[in-house]
Amino acid sequence: MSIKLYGAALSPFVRKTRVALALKGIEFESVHIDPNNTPEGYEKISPMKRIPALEVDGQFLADSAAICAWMEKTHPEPALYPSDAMEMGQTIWFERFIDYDLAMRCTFAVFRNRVVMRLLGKECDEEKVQHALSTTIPPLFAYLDKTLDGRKFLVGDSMTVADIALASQMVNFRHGGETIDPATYPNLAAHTERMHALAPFAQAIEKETGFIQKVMG
Ligand SMILES: N[C@@H](CCC(=O)N[C@@H](CS)C(=O)NCC(=O)O)C(=O)O
Repeated sequence: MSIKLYGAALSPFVRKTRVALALKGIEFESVHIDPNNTPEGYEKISPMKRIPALEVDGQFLADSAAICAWMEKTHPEPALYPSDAMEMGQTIWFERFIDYDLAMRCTFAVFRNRVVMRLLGKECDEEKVQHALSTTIPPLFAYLDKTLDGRKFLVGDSMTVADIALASQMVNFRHGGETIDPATYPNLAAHTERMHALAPFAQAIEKETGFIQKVMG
């Protein structure tokens, strides 16, 4: 089986996919795609020209959720989706909530302004960042913190793709110069710390932090 992952290092969705591939022990080749300047014809691989996309023996899949669903079917162990029907539904909910609502308010407001804009040589809209930090992010963090009260994982007793998706967005929050306040969100902060200590996350954080420091000084 020949597998290629199209993406870039700092994307939370690509990182989510990479971590899931690593946890399942799936070997793949990385193909760098700059999401702000995709190569000609990339829409044949990813119709909306987004990253990540996966190529498996000449067939293509776009979107991290589709890619994770594919790998669960082809490489069931370790399971990243629960077998219980209700827990499966809850996992899909959290994955969507994190990849869309949280990403929009968190990564696309904080990380995009503080890191991506600067990498592109543009101004950081700090007002937008402060609005997100003070107004739009807190209710989502509070919801996640409450969900994680007394639990190690978002759903059930073992790690699911929802935990990986969340921890991946939190890497971008950290790259954006922010930390989760353990006094306000103790469960979310502990979940993030545990997830980021896992080898695939720890390695990604080290490599990406080094890159950001080198490029941004
Ligand atoms: N829901 C998608 C989101 C993918 C996404 O938005 N990726 C960003 C990079 S972090 C991208 O490709 N942006 C370029 C664009 O939207 O044109 C997923 O989970 O894969």
